[in-house]
Amino acid sequence: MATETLPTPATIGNTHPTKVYKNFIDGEWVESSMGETFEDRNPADTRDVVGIFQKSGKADVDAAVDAAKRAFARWRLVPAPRRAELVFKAAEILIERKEECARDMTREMGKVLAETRGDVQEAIDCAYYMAGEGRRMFGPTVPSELPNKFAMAVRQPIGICGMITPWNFPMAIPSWKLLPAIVCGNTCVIKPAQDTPLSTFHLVRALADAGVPHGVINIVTGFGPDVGTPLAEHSDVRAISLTGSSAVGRIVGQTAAKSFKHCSLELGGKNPMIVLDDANLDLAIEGGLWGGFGTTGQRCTATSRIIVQKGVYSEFIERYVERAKKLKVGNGLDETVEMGPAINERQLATDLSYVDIAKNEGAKLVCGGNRLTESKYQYGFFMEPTVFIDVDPQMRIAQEEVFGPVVAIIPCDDLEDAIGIANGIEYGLSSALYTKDVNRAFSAIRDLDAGITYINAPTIGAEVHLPFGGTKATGNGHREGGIGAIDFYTEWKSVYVDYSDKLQKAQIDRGE
Ligand code: UN1
Repeated sequence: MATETLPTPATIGNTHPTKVYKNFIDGEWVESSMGETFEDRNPADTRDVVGIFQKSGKADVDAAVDAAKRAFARWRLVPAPRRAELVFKAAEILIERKEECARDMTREMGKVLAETRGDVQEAIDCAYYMAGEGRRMFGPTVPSELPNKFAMAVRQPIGICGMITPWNFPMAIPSWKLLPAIVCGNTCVIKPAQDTPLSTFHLVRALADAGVPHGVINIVTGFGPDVGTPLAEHSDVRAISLTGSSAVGRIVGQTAAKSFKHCSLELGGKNPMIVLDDANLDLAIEGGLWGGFGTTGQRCTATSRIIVQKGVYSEFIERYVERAKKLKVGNGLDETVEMGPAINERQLATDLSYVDIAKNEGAKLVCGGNRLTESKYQYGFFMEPTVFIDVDPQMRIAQEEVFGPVVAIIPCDDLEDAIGIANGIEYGLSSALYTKDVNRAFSAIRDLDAGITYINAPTIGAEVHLPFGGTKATGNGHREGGIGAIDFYTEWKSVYVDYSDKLQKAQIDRGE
């Protein structure tokens, strides 16, 4: 292993010299073929350059895929429990490095330290879970129709897997893809989001330090058209997994289809939280704040719509807005801060543009709506927690994913009305219901058209050993997390062993 050349997590602040990170191909750190770089800057303070990364292109993708191809020939033959042991070891390394990884993540992504610790923890959880799967990988063993014949199905790796990951969970989401992929015997090329590549480096460094061999995981940094497109198009790449917007998902899905690649798309959401008259309002308010403004609203699972029954509508709004106004916004490295910045200038502009869109549609702004301009915010992309009320379910603010701290509150008559509103969007990722009535809870579990439903908890907070993903424009039917990830990263091979010593014709030799 070329571990001595691997970067160590940077320290807090901008007093250290800015590190230049290279691509990681075949266990070596190599410069981009284009000879260009880009900066990873702190969205809370853009004077802080977290790292300098390679701006890569097709030649770099080709080199990484070649390395993954060579590595696959050996890695596929390593027994799955042995592959899994390395993933288990990486979890233990990450535990030791949790704090430094979290601090670096807050610097590059902006979310508060409590949340970046959670992001690293999610990668650790995923590693422990997937390490266990290495000793299962169950397949069916079934009786044959014919005598003296044995029938079973085994899981086999697919080959080289391409991964394109987002900036909002920069270690957890790469872990959801890389860890099941390598436990199943595949090799990988990952393109992390250009806003947050360092967290992926930390994850891969832990895996390399645990002993994952050269070429099994390769990182190529850069921008979508330069790196993501050639990766999705490459004829040797047999599976592509993307977490991103529905717009990019459509392009990647169409590209993958041309060469019959396996393709997993994890896309947008416009997640509803329903609050019925009988709900514990304290709990619902707490949940709505966490779901709406945690991660600055930048989760695919963020609670971006709150659908409130008329009996508690006024009280809910009054108390929710009072709390939202008090949320402390700032640099996530300050442990007292509750909400960090938007990831970049463009995302902030999008968030603010939805304030204008919603106002023009007639939604009522009752909290926030502005960029924060005090001097302490001047170098970051900060915005006030924003709440619109009296939102009509058909307005754009109730239909489109903003990916920022903007919550739309919609009144409803009863559960049936609420479910109609909840389902009346193009997405179907997460959903939530607050009620004390078990009958209504189970009706909603059945009727909410979403991949995830929470009862008496907000729309965020999925755990790695359950399926994660959604219906409709949220994806293409695959699930990450849980056994769904093992399903995605393996191909079935059915095996028939005939020990009768004669030709037996299936469906024909029935002994009749
Ligand atoms: C995302 O929303 O992009 O369920 C991922 C959650 C986290 C993962 C979110 N565990 O909120």
